[in-house]
Amino acid sequence: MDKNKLVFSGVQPTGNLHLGNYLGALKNFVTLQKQTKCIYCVVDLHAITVFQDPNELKNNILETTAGFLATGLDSKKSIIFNQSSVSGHAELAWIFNCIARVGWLNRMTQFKDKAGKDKEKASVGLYIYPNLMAADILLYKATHVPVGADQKQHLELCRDIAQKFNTDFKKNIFPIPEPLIQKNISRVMSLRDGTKKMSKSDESGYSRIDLKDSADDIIKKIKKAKSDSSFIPDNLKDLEKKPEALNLISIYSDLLEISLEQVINEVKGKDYSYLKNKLSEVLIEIICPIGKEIKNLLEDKNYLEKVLKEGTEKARILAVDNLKEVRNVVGFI
Ligand code: AQP
Repeated sequence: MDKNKLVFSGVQPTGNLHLGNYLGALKNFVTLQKQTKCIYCVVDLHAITVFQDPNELKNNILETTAGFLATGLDSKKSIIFNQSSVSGHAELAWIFNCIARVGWLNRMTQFKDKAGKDKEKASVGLYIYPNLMAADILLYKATHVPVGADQKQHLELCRDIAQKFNTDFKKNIFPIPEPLIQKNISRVMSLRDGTKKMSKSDESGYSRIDLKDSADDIIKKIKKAKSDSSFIPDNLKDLEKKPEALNLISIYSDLLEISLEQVINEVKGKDYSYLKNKLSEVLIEIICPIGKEIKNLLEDKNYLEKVLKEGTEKARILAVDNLKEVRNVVGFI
C-alpha cells in the first residue's frame, strides 16, 4: 500500500452503468483499491449540468453505488460517497471559478461536444464543469486520478488551477495531480457506430451493453452489433479501417486481458458471427454476475444509503480540514 498516493475518481449517476464504464473505469478502480487509498465518488453535482428527473436521479445515485460495490469496490477499504453530500465540493468549485481563466475553459472540447450546436442554451454548469472536477480532486489533495482519454484535458486544467492557486497565494497548498492512464485499455465504442463512444445517454439501448443486461439481452445486442460482411482480417492495419469490427475485437481482448494481436490470431479468416458468439459467451460470464449483484443490492436501498452515509462522514473529515486551510489562505474569516 502506497501511503503517499491518494486516488480520486467519480462516475456520474446519469443512467445505467455500461460495459464502457466497467472496462474504462470500474475494473481499474478495483485494482487501484488493492494498491492505495482511494476515494470513489458518485458525482451527482456533475449529473445535473444536464437536467435530470429528480426521482430518476435518486435511483441512479443508488444504482451507481450498487455498481461500485458489485464490481468489487469495498466501502471498508475505499471511501465511497455521493458528491452533493459534502458541501466542500461546491465551495471549492466557486473559489476555482475565480482562479480558472475564461480562455482555459473556452478550450475544453467536451463542452463543445456536449453543448452541441446551440451552446447558448447549454447550462452555465456544463461550461464550468471542469472547475468542479478540479475541486473534487483537490478538496482531498488527491495525487492521482485514473482518467480515460476523454478526461485528460480536464485533468490538465485541474493541474493548471492547482498551480495557479499555489502561485497566486504563494503557498504550496495543492499537489499537482498525476493522471493514471490505463495501458492497453481502449475506449469502448458504441455497438451501432464505431466512431462514437459507448454512452449512458445514447438513445439506442442497442448501442451499449448495460451491466444489468440478461444473457438474452447480451446475445441479442451482440448479434445486432454492426460489424462487417467480409472475413476478419489477419492484421490490425486492415481492421483499423473498420471501426465497428475493431471495437468488437477490442472489447473481447479487454475482457480476456489478452493483446489485440492474440485475438486477431485466434479469429482471423473467420466470419464475424464466430467472433460474436465467442464475445457473447465471455460477456455473459463476466457481466451477468455483476448485473445480478447490482439487482440484489438494489433490493436493499437502506443498505446502499448507509454505505453512502458512512463514506460521506469519512470524506467530510478530510474535506473540512483541507477547506479550512484553503479559506485561511484565501483570506476568509
Ligand atoms: N465508452 C467508454 N469507454 C471507456 N471508458 C468509458 N467511461 C465512460 N464511457 C466509456 C469512463 O467511465 C467513467 C465514468 O464516466 P461517467 O459516467 O462519469 O461519464 P461519461 O464519460 O460522460 O460516461 P457516459 O456513459 O458517456 O455518460 P453520459 O452519457 O451521461 O455522458 C469515466 O472514467 C469515463 O472515462
